[in-house]
Amino acid sequence: MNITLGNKVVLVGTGAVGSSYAYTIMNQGICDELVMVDMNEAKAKGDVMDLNHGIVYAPSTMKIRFGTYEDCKDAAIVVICAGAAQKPGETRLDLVSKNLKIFESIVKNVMDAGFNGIFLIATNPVDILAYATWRFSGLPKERVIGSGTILDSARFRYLLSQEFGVAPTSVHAYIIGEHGDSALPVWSTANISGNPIAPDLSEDRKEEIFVQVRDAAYKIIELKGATYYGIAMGLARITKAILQNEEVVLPVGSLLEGEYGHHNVYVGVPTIINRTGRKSIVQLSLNDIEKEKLALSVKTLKEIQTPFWE
Ligand code: 6V0
Repeated sequence: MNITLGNKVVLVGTGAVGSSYAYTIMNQGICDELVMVDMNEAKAKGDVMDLNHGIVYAPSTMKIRFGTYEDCKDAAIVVICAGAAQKPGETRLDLVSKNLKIFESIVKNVMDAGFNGIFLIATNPVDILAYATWRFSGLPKERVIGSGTILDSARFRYLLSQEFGVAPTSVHAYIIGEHGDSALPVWSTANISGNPIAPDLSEDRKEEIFVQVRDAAYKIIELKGATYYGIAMGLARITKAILQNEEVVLPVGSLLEGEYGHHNVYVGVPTIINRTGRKSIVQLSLNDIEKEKLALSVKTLKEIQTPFWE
């Protein structure tokens, strides 16, 4: 069956990330219809009311409403920001098994409704959950996209823009790998107007900048409890790229099947995004150190993923 067209988006999970995403989508007039679903119905209904009270000042009169999984039937995109957050004393593995169970039921509900569009996953650990969504849904890999390193790369570009006094949009630089501690900066291809950035920075400065990127979430969580605006902008950017068939390159979570020499794992890599979801993965020519770091990142993810799937 052909992919569902139109531009209806269903958002599952209207917590801090989901509601910020909804607000961003509304402000940018990205779709015609946004349906909000959450286990906490009161929260989703409250958000719908609140958002609709701003619609008169939005660039377009999009329809925002509360809904159920039935709404996924004719949705072009289902965005999942639902899940449990890590609690004090809880290990990452505990969180993985908890969110895998949640995802098994969410993805089943979405697919049972007759969904035939594109999944966009944001819940952490996002690479593991994007992989799980691909497995649970049975959809082609092109139609399950993780947020991957969209946020990490945005943080990287912002910091480099501050370093060099140029707009972040003019900094072309990627963080790839796991969205998490094993992510890596691709210094070898980072550039401004085609001019390489790496030779202008000392090794110490490069490390300082990368550590700020890597630890940004911890810092924000320490300051205000959670991070949501940055990822909301990233998710909205991916949504727009899909719905407007942009063929733009974005660092999202894609299933590797031989690209970069790895298989059967979702990681953040530059990917061409269009109306079919992921069109293709862009292969950066990594240097040996970067290849080694990417291999370690893949290994980290597989160590978490494998016990659940093999
Ligand atoms: P939150 O504010 O606790 O919201 C989670 C929402 O999910 C709540 O409204 C819950 O009611 C809902 N929910 C939980 N279980 C279910 C279920 N079974 N069905 C439907 N709804 C459910 O969390 P927050 O919004 O801050 O974060 C959401 C997720 O995004 C977390 O996993 C974060 O770690 C993750 N982030 C991912 C980022 C990325 O770069 N991919 C960045 C920031 C946060």
